[in-house]
Amino acid sequence: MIGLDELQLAARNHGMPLELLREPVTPIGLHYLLIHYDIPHVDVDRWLLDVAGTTYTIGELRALPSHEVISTMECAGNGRARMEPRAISQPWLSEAIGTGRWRGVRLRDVLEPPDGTVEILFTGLDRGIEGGEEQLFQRSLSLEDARREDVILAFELNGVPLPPQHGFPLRLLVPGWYGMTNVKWLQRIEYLDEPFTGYQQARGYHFRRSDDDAGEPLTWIAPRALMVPPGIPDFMSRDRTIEPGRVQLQGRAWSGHAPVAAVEVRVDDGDWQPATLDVELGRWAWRGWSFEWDALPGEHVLACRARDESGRVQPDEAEWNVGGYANNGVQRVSVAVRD
Ligand SMILES: Nc1nc2c(c(=O)[nH]1)N[C@H]1C(S)=C(S)[C@@H](COP(=O)(O)O)O[C@H]1N2
Ligand SMILES: [Mo]
Repeated sequence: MIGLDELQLAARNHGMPLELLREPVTPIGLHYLLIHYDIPHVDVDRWLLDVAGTTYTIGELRALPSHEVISTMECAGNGRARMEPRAISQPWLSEAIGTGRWRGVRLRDVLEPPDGTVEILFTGLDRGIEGGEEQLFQRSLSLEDARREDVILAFELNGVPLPPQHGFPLRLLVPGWYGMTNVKWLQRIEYLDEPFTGYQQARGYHFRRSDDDAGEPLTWIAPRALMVPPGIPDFMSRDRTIEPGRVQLQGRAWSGHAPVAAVEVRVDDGDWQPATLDVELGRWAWRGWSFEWDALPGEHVLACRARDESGRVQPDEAEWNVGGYANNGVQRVSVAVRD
């Protein structure tokens, strides 16, 4: 059962209601949220970004050439609540997703790394205690990753200044990587001549098969397809009821590793059948898909899965790991078709 500790996290950090998969860009307020500590209070007139000693006001950053990216973000813990046994942390089902139209300054335009720099360190304003360590939320990127052209310091989401919950006034955005990479409420950027070993880099966000496995760091988002649950839901179970006949199933699919190559749908124990893909909104945005289903009366289980151009495909059940990360096992939706 879900404990009060997990409920407390879940009540703060909400997911995107899956019916919002109809929208190509997630409206503000409906994008998922993950906030480890508290949302910091920021007085924007006093806020400064410190890049290795050079400071910028938000006005100075906004005056630089800017770049817009439509990017799908997913928490590395998405699907955690479906792992057995599960890590006690934010108990996501499959809603830790959202797509934003992010605008900001290209990170590489403000970097002047000295020789010997191996990583760039990003520090947020938010402080808390995790794994027994007091810390500011911090993550690093290799110099090579930091210089990718779509990596930005974002000050806008969907055409307006970032709202407090998404990192006002400035956040890092690294399209294609799991959510934790996108440090919110940035206050400082530094050049490191050795890899960063802070909590969120070296202890958290590793794919570990056992407690004493050092594990691999989480980076690129694994492929996933989700569908808009069809019909109408039951209030408690959220099981679906629909009328018989032609039903247009629809959803979205994404992968950080490579563009989506195909989405397939399965009804009950049938074969996987190809869905139709919509036009691409951009490399880092999820891809719409649809599938015509001839719904016959009775109880059915619908499933969908994505395959990307690197050949990665969603498993029926993802590999278990200690942190409950990257659970991209296929989504199953129970549907009762009326007589
Ligand atoms: N400063 C800071 N940045 C952060 C976090 C945080 O708690 N503090 N959470 C991270 C995690 S785990 C995720 S999944 C994303 C969530 O971004 P969102 O809440 O804007 O969707 O932000 C990341 N950046
Ligand atoms: Mo996350």
